Amino acid sequence: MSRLTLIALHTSPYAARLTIQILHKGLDVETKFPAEGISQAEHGAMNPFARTPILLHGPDQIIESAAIAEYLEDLHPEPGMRGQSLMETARIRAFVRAVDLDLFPLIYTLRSLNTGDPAITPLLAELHQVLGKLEALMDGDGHVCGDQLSMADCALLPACFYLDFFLGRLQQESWRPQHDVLGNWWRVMIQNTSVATVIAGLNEAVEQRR
Ligand SMILES: N[C@@H](CCC(=O)N[C@@H](CS)C(=O)NCC(=O)O)C(=O)O
Repeated sequence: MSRLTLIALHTSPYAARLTIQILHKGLDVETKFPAEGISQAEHGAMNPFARTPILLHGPDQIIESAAIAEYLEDLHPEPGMRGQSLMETARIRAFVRAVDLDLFPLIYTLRSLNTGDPAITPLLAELHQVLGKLEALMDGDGHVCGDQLSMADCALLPACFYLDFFLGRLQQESWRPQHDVLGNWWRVMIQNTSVATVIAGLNEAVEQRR
């Protein structure tokens, strides 16, 4: 089977979710990190949207982290990260969609604000609502779904890392006191070696960019 190569940015939450999956499954995937600031010329041939992550497999390329994650599961089903039943698989996919469609836009807005911006207060109100809705979808025993690390946990972990980072930068309270389910989930997740490694890598990457 030809080698798998992941084109990724050190700071990317999308690459980070895939790296947790790759480490947890023990996959032999080479990761290449292009310089920050993706050039259309460099990646346009592989992804017309010139975004990473991109998975290279032989002559083929796959774009979009959700599609890449599913491809890795299809290629290497063990340990499974799509739940133990069809219903759990559907719930995990739905959760990843909710993280991407409902949480990430708020994180991008948070990233764009400066300390003291009046837009922070209404944004935080919306953020806490969305976090509460995500909690309502979680099983609440330290995993998003079931009792094993899944693609849903992988998607949420870098998002929460960036929430910590941007809230800290804006000198705002942590999200944790208002979200016990998520706080407990994070404490369980960070015990996982693959998770801890990737979160430490994100931390190092953002510190280097400061
Ligand atoms: N929906 C995409 C999002 C990927 C994405 O936004 N990647 C960022 C890096 S974190 C990127 O390549 N940005 C460059 C650009 O949009 O030009 C996925 O899930 O893979």
